[in-house]
Amino acid sequence: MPLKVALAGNPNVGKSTLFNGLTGLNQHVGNWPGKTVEKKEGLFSFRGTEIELLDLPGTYSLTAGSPEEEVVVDYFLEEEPDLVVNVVDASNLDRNLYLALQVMEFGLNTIIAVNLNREAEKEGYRVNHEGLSELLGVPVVQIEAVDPEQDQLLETVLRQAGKRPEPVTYEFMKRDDVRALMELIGEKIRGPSPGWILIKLLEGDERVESMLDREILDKFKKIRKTLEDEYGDTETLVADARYGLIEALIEGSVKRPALDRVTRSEIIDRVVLNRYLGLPILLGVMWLVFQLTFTAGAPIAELIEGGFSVLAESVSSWSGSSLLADGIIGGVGAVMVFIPNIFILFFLLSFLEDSGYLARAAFVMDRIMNTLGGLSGRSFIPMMLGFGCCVPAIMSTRTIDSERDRILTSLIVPFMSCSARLPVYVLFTAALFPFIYRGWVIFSLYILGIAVAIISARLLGDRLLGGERSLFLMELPPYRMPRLRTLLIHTWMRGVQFVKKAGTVILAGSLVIWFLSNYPGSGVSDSFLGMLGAFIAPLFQPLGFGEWQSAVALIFGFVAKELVISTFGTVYGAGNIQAAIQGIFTPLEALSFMVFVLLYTPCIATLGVIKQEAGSRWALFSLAYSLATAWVVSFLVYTAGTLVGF
Ligand SMILES: Nc1nc2c(ncn2[C@@H]2O[C@H](COP(=O)(O)OP(=O)(O)OP(=O)(O)O)[C@@H](O)[C@H]2O)c(=O)[nH]1
Ligand SMILES: [Mg+2]
Repeated sequence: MPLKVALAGNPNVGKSTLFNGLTGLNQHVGNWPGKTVEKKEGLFSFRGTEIELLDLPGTYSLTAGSPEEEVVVDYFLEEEPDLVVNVVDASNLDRNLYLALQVMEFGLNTIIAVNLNREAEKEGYRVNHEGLSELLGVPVVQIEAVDPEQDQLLETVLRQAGKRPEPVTYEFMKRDDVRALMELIGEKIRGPSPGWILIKLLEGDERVESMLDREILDKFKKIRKTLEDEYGDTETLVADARYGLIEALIEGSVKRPALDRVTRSEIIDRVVLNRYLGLPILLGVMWLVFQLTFTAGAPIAELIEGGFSVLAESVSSWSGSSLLADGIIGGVGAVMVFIPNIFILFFLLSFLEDSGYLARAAFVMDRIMNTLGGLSGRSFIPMMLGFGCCVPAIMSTRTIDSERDRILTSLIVPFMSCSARLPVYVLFTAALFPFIYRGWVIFSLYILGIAVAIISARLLGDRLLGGERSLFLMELPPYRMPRLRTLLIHTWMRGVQFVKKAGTVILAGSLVIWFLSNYPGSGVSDSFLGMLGAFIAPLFQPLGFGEWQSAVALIFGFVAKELVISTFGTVYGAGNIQAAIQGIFTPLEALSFMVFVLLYTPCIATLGVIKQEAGSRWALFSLAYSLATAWVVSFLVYTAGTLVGF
């Protein structure tokens, strides 16, 4: 049996960094709180011992209030790890110990791993690790999660395995009546320490209450009454007891910097978070990201495109097979051309995430999100992640604390332009807009997505979802220069997903499209595809793109948005897409089409994750709502454009 070791700790302290280093896996790492939302395990061995390591979501406490806290509490209750490595941030020990104490109240075998020491030392913190260990009664190890070698930590893990330290207790738990109750609990409950059960009862945890029988609950109620008479509110009693202990621990083992020290991050934030400069800076950053994505990727993209055209031609003349040349090379090639752009986009988004700017973007957007959307700025983080892919973006809504905001954010994230929509913009703008306007057209589409998302939040929020709004309560991490290695791994992982998708979903989709467009005959009236397209095309007539090709492209785009382009590639051949688009669309019609592609139904994978996070009813709602929104907005764009004379 491998040794079961869990990594617990506050958000953003480096748990996943440590996990990746030890297991060689690639969990999401970034510089903002709340990345890991599901537990993930990995196996490795150290000096002949197999270790099963578990990366838990970051939490501030163990009160199963939000989904990620529930994951951690469930895990502790059900799985009983051999050892918990509690990762803490050296410059934030007081707050981090609040969770560590709760893990120790539970009675779990614990090691404290103090991370981010170098950064803390630069800021003027000095942690006396031995002193802290003596005071706490558990091993305290100094680590640097980014370092490849973690022998000291792992040796401590092996040494500590099998021990069972006394659970942490507080002064009020030493009273006779309380002790008697704890003994009674101890006889009936296995797993968590009686002290932890008692504390949860005092905190009013309904789930723990349901684990206990009448006798205990009756006794508890009497004791709670006495405690209330003596100390006041029992929840406060517990919190005070913890803070009291933490104060003593810190006093005895940490030297803090002088109070008036201004950190580098604070200086940067004076500009970046400035009331007037914050928003222009955010817009500028986004503009730069999208410009770099489109322009820096273009030369390589052209090379690849040329390669695919030549390949398609020679394959077609050599084999005479339209299936190979048009179906496969045309469909898949049309999408593969965008690999450079996609990699650059992922690289830049990772940079924003890792530097600490993403958390600032949420802060800057808080006021706008609040007044216009009735949502907190916290929801802007999933929205920004949606520029990469909406699936992980929607998963990341789990750390939003109110259910109303969680569901609402899942519903609006699909309006963000994910990377799959990028090929559509590039091809259509390149075909129909002069060079100097292209960047602005694309940028406007991204902004339109954000605007529609925020307005939708306002429209849907109070009408459909009751409940509390969440406040913007998120700590701003310090700025860090991202490590190139981390960025490249990040980019690679996400980029590979894109390539995989091209080799599977897009390939299969392209084959289906090729088949349907060539049988029974080819053309509008003879092929299945043409007939299908012609049947639904009238729906899009008022929006300016009533041709069967666009209708068909949109239907396949529902499976994966890249298939919009694959459809054109398969029908016209990889090298001829631009010319084909010029033949079918005017610039205004193309704009209307791009707006539709931006807003209409989330792809199947995204709907799947909305169903998982919010339920099938909301997934269906999202489908219908986004279709309607896309139709209305495209109609407005097209009609307005026509009226102005385009
Ligand atoms: N310089 C430095 N940075 C670190 C170290 N460990 C982690 N970081 C950075 O700290 C940030 C947070 O790291 P993660 O591993 O994602 O933190 P986490 O605890 O898993 O966070 P959540 O999943 O959000 O709870 C990232 O930007 C890391 O690059 C370290 O030892 N040194
Ligand atoms: Mg993590």
